[in-house]
Amino acid sequence: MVEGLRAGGGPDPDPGLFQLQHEAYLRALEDAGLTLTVLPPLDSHPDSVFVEDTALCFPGFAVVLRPGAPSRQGEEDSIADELIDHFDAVIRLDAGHVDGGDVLWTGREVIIGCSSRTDETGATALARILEMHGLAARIADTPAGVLHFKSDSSALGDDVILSTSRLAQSGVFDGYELIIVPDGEEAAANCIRVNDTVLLPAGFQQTASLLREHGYTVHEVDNSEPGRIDGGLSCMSLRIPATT
Ligand code: CIR
Repeated sequence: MVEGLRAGGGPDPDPGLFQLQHEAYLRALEDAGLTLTVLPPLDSHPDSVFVEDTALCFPGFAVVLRPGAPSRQGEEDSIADELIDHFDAVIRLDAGHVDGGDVLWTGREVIIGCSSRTDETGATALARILEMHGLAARIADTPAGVLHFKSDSSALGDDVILSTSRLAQSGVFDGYELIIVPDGEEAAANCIRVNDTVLLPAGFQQTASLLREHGYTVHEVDNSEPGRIDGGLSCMSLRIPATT
């Protein structure tokens, strides 16, 4: 992962610390009630730990995506092989490019944010697949300078969205209950709700307090090293929804 893509051109992550943080992340997912399948690294793809960008999981079906960064293209093939064991239907996106980090499933709809990784062609093809499977899909914009739509937002369930103010200001979440991360804590907008727990990157005390005030159980997870190559907590797993 020391060769992972990063927008800011900052220092490499520390591999040993990255591994420790990844192990703690896996434990946090298990503590929240999940059963894990941990995949081996793909040596020719330094960003392959960010499995979220390669596929989408919905009740009963999965969509294998086409990541937008050239160095990441091909990661999706090994994920497709895994998903076949978990889903009756695995559909492959057949046009354009979409990174899973740009796709937010709120429960009532799927919002696809166009970005430097996700293009209109891919977003339109994905929306069509989702609509064929009974899900409402909407195409939106990821703010300029933000890697992914979900770098700046997370669905907390029950129509509640955690968002940065720069993304919420676009009006894209009008009609939802919004929790806005305080200024300076934008990196906390990418979190994961798993059962009754919200996994939140450590070090964002104001956001942690805000979530606790809203009744969430917060489990903070150190994410400094994935963060050096622009990875958030949601990016390192694909959560497979229960079908019952
Ligand atoms: C990349 O630039 O593709 C990786 N270094 C980080 C991907 C993070 N994934 C995500 O936000 N869903």
